[in-house]
Amino acid sequence: MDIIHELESRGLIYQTTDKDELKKRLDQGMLTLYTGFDPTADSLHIGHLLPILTLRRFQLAGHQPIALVGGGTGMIGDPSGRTSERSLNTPEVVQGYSDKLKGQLERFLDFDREGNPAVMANNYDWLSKITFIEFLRDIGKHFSVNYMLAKDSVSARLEQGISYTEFSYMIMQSYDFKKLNETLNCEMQMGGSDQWGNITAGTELIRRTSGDEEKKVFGLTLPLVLKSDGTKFGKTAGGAVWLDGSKTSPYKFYQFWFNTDDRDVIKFLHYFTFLTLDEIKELEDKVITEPEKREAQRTLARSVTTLVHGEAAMNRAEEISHSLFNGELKNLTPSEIADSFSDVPSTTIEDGELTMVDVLTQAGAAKSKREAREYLNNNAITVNDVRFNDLETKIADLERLGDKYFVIRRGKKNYYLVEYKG
Ligand code: 629
Repeated sequence: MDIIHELESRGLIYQTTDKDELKKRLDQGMLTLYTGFDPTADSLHIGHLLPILTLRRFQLAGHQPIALVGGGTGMIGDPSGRTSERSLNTPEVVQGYSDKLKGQLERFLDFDREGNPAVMANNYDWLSKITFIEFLRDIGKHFSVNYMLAKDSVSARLEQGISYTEFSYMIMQSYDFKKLNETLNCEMQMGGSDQWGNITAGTELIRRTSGDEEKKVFGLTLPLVLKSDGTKFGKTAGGAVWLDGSKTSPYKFYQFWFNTDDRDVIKFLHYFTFLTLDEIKELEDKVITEPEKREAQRTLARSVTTLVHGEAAMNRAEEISHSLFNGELKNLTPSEIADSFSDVPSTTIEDGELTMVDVLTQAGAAKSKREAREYLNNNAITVNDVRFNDLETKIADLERLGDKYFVIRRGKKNYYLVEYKG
């Protein structure tokens, strides 16, 4: 199956500048393509995963991917899809973010692959060297303000306001495409659907300036990932789902994918895994015949977590999930306890003389000491997953997880995390 057919069958193509020409070009041999990532944070998040994995699909199909870190554009700020001006980060911060992004991107592509090795680029290398006069004469001259005003990224901001800085952003991205085209024969830029305006500004610049009427370059956008419940993909109560394991733990990452709705899981398997269409079809049948087994969700969580965090971290994420499900909290490390209960109410207690009656009250598990005693006497409480009805013992003398945690459960699913700092 050719790459365009493969992408189409996975629902990965949203827009292309010229699909028939692109197909013809791909039939002729290796194509070099790129996607850019601006250093706006210290980590990529799952909103970046679709283009990263698609670059990888192109590489596996024999094409050459370039991952570009926007060390230069990150100093300016892309107005695409944003309703207000960004605040500028210092050069040192942007540089630090660039290094982190580079390290993350490197894990997804093969830089030693025979014939079509991946390439890492940073547009700071060329954008930082252009002089103002050069910029206005050699590049700016090819952009009409009228054309720029018509772009969504700009027109959507005319009411609110847009600085000259962000207004100029599309010129930088267009220049990158031209630069990569000249230096690495890069013939296609890919991005999310929010990048269509910037990408087509680039194909337009190359067309106008190449001097070669026959020269063709392409733009391709991926669909916006939509969820059937209408909420935004990639956002959780805890914020973004980061690729950096110290910002979103592999366990949380695994759970994010495992919790995918039945209505979305097949689409996500197409988007985010390298399972074949036949393998996905089998899972699709299982969503219908035995949805309670969540086989499709498990496969999705396994493959994406392995891709991003590696096999060992994925296995540990599954062990943690299993231990939590079966009430084997003892198998978890203190930091795993803190992480897996990070979204339940938590309190810190320093007084070792207190009893569980006081702890329940302070943790918010009971409204009063009287109510706390009632819960304990009625066997409604577990502490570290063991039924608990001791009203007397001081907490300094009770066994704690990792010497510090009490995981309190009231009834079936009201959890509280108490850290004892004696
Ligand atoms: C210089 C910078 C280029 C080409 C692209 C860029 C970055 C681009 C951008 N992209 C988003 C980002 O950096 O802002 N102007 O966070 C992000 N991208 C991946 C996908 C995207 C997009 O990195 O294109 O659509 C998210 O899925 O929002 O020469």
